[in-house]
Amino acid sequence: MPQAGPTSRLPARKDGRIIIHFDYDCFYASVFEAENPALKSLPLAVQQKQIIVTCNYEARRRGLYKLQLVKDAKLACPDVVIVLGEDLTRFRNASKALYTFLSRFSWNNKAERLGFDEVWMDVTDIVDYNIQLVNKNDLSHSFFNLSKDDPTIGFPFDASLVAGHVIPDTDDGLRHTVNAHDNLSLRLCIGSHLALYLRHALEEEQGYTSTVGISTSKLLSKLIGNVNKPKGQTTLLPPYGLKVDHDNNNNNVTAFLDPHEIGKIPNIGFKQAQKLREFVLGRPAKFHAGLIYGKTQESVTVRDVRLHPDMAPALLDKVLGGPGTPHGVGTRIWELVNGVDDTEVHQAKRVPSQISIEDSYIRLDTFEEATKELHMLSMSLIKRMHLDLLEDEDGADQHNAPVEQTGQTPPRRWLALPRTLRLSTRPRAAPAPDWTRSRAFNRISRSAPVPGFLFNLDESDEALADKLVHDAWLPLFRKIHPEKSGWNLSLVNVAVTNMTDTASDDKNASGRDIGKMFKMQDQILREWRVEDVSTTSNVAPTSPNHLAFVDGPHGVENECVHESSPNVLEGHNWEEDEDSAPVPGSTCETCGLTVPSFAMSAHRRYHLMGD
Ligand code: DCP
Ligand code: MG
Repeated sequence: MPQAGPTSRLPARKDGRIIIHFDYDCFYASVFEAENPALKSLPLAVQQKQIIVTCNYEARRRGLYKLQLVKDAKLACPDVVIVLGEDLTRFRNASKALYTFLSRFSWNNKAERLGFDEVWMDVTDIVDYNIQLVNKNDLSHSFFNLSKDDPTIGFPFDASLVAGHVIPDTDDGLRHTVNAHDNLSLRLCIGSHLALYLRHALEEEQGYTSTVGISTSKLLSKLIGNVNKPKGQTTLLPPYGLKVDHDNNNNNVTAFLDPHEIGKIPNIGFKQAQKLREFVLGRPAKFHAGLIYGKTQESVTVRDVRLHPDMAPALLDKVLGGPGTPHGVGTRIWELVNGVDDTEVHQAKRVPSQISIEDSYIRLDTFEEATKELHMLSMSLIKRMHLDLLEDEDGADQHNAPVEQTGQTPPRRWLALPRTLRLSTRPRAAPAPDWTRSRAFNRISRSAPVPGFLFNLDESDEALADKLVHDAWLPLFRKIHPEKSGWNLSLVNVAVTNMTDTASDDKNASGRDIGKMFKMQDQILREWRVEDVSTTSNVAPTSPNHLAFVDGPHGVENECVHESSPNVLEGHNWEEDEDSAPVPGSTCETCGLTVPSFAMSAHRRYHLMGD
């Protein structure tokens, strides 16, 4: 059996936190069911393009599955009810409402969303408060305090038994009894009761069931939750162990993680997993190149990697390193395979860091069509900006705003002002002589300052979109595609980025005063004028005014392109949310633009040159 290196090299795990991970069951399908409860008893599938992106459990019971082709789903279950899920608005709104609901229970505001349907909560403070209140000689009759200010708010619970499932499983199938003198055990148990309460509250008050994991890190809470899906919760029991134990006698963390296929570990990206498989197998690892691109055909486990001879951060650096690999990748992966993840649950952001709307096309090759599409995308962008960036003067944001009975819109203010517009397109590669097309596409982007009129709330969305297309998008579009024809776009993305949070300023300042806000925007833009930022993929900049940066990876299609992606946490990178699409590269401290590492020094010089 392979032996691990000396234990002195093993990372220490800090188990000071209690973290709960929520994953809403069949999220998109549940959103439709919440709108129309009659759908609950029917097999329901959500379609995007030709694919079933998700389906409810009735459909799954009848053999349907996620990412199945629509035609196969109809064959398997002819009476399946199919709803269209390409417009993400309803999912986004439901996701935000659920997130807001959960965040209200947080004391430290550490509640972080991943995509639409996952949330982490760091509940360490609530657990630590409650552990002081339980009577260790009578754990069964405990009361959980949900508020520090009002001791009557909460619920009775039995702190001697963990709520829900546990790993390792109890042999007799009975609930796990807590050792009152093992601090971690009791803290996890208290966390499990909070999780149960929140899960029930989500179901009863919001109509959504969820799958939940409870542990001491984002990594472990997310993975342990998967064990009992759907409508389940699982707690990873101690001992967590700080050192690798080959027999896993004393370490439930490694015992749990070890059998996982290496690509199933969040934050180990597709390419990294391939390199690790290749290293362990001593030959290239096979993978599927079909519809669900990148699915492995091999099984290399965490244990195979962790216990490989001489395994250590330095070796992982060698295996995974290469141009553009960030510093510390070996250590980070080494920690992950040992179940160590000290990344913080981020505090809730009031506003997204960018808003980006895109659509993909089978064929988009005329200027007229492109103008029409830009108009549609602009309408969505403006609606999203209003939803996400405005709040009523009384402080309610647009999601929770009551329907106006009078027909008059209440006075609204901007929570944040985006400073930059970005247009990206993804041209289709020209067909090869044999008429096959390359799978590799890169995005091309151009940016410009946001025109002031976009913040005018007196104009109709239609009029704003029209102006935006003619004054901003078309000039950028012509820069990207100066030729009248000869291009064919597979994707167009419009975005506003570089948010300035106006609401965090003094209450009487820009957040409330639109005049001051424009002045502030003007000041910001004076410092930051990039009129001619052009982006072409994989081309080093020739002058500071001509910068190259590449978007992605964006969807499976793109994953093979970014060979030099400097983003370690590619793939399931949980530092991103759906509002800040993953962009490999570093972020400029001055203007917030994402620029690939190789272009960063030129980009900094550009700022130093001034206007
Ligand atoms: N989704 C998507 N495209 C994908 C994967 C997912 O549009 N390639 C959408 C549909 C899902 C939602 O994201 O409803 C969340 O993805 P999950 O993988 O968590 O799937 P579900 O929540 O639907 O199901 P589960 O109960 O397995 O969590
Ligand atoms: Mg889900």
